[in-house]
Amino acid sequence: MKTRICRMLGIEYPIFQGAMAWIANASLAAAVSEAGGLGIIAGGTAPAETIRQEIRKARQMTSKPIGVNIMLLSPHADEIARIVCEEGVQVVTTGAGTPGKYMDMWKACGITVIPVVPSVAIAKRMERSGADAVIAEGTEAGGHVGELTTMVLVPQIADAVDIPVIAAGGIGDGRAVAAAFMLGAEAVQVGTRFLVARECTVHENYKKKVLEAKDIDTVVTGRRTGHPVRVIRNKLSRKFMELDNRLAPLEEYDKLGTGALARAVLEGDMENGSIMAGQVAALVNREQSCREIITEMMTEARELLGKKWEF
Ligand code: TUI
Repeated sequence: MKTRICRMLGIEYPIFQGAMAWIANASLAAAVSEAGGLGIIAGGTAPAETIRQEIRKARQMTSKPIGVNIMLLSPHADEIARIVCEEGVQVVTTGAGTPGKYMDMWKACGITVIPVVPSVAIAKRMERSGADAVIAEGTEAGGHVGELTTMVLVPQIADAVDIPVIAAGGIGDGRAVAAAFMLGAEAVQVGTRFLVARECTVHENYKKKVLEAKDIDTVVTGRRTGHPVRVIRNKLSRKFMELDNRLAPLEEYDKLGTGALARAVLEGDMENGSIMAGQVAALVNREQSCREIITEMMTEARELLGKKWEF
């Protein structure tokens, strides 16, 4: 299953590892790249120099291509945007905004630019401004999400742009990879399943929550703020829903949200931490190595796509 994306990036399998803030560090990204996918270091809201160190660590662990994600709401986005050029990063993905103002700089240093997009209009705008591909992320995804599902977003974006489309949101096994390809995607991005990978250094309590999650255990809070976030339900998500219900001033969301993701990822606080995860958490039931995850997903997808269907 070699696609335009594999050739464009020089990777073996069309699987990206989702850029999970505070979670996707050198350990996870290097393991995914070493296994033939595209490992991506998440900038999140971390200081720019931390990201430089993670890039250098990943380079020690693999000679294969590595990506960096820049979360555009981060106060450090400008600085990280320069660092990816200085460190010779091959691929940059972006989230939570559009990266137009960095495009010329990134193109000048030979970076492949792949923004995450939640709608057709933004996908077209990104293609016009020089993006090499787009990641169409459905609302099944964890963390900051758009409105549309992967099932309807991917084919519409595939029809609307000529650059390759990577499907994200709800993809955790080979069935979903095969489905994404049928919808017009040329690669997939997987976050939640890699969150429980052996090489992922997130707190054990967080992994356990994902492994135990059932179908209706995630919820989107904060739609009113313009930055809705999908998390696994807990005491904190109930507090956010209470803010939603009483139309609380937006500053109260900031107060409640500050430091909440780090509390879950680093300290394993499953009550007062923000446990970002996709709906597919319900289908993620085993801790495996990144290599096992990629091999299993690709083998299953290949079998399904090659099957002779009778109707
Ligand atoms: O960015 C994500 N997922 C994230 S970022 C994150 S860290 C965070 N923490 C607290 C609050 C907010 C963020 C956790 N998860 N996914 C990619 C994504 N990008 N989803 C939606 C978008 C997006 C939204 C609007 C991309 C572009 C866009 O453009 C709007 C415009 O008109 O510029």
